[in-house]
Amino acid sequence: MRRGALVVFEGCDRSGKSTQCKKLVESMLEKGMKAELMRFPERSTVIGKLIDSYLKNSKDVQDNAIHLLFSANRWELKPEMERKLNEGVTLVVDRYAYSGVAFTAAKEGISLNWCKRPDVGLPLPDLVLFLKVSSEAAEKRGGFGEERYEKSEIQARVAKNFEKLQENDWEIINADQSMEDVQKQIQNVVSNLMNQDLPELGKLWT
Ligand code: Z5A
Ligand code: MG
Repeated sequence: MRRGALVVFEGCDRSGKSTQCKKLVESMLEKGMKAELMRFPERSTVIGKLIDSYLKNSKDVQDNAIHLLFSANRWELKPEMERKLNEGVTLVVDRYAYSGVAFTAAKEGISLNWCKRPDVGLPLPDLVLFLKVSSEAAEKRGGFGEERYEKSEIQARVAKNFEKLQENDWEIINADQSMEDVQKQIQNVVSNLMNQDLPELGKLWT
């Protein structure tokens, strides 16, 4: 049986990741494909609940330690991800290790290389869709929320880190377009992937 594909969405605040992940899963299911939505952080686990209270500012955690918890939250879901992929389910993932690195490395005194290490060896995405939104378009989509990183200085440093992490095979999507146009572009890229043979699942940053 053909394995499922690992499709990751990344991008800055309000770029439309959650909207497009949901639309992609719905359209794949409508076409009779096996697809499921996942997100990181996955706030429902014990580690995820700690991350949730950190993001909501109800708990402070030392910077390196919270980074390791975000990574641990991905590792704890690795067996489930691999099982589903092997069952032929395509996973559409809202944020992954790239967000982990981009956000922590935006803090003082923590290097990009240090940030990458805990995630080395996680399942390698078959496709990374990076939704690139201008600050003008993002602002029109409403103000920042109440969570810890939702501030423009932090988001600007995060955007720079995403640029450093970008690899040649990322698909950069202009997320300033209408939701429908973004969705069409994503569907083209994903249907190309689904028509290709997938190699054995790789390991991230190895
Ligand atoms: N974080 C971390 O530090 N370390 C890690 O390892 C990981 C994450 C994995 C949780 O984020 C925080 O954790 C995040 C990074 C950090 N901190 N920040 N910032 P989250 O994923 O839970 O954040 P969120 O609340 O989902 O926000 P978001 O991801 O920034 O938004 P989005 O998913 O990209 O956008 P959206 O919710 O789909 O859309 C936003 C609004 O725009 C909404 O009203 C839409 O209807 C509208 N929208 C969407 N697309 C369009 C278009 N094309 N045109 C017009 N309007 C649109
Ligand atoms: Mg989101």
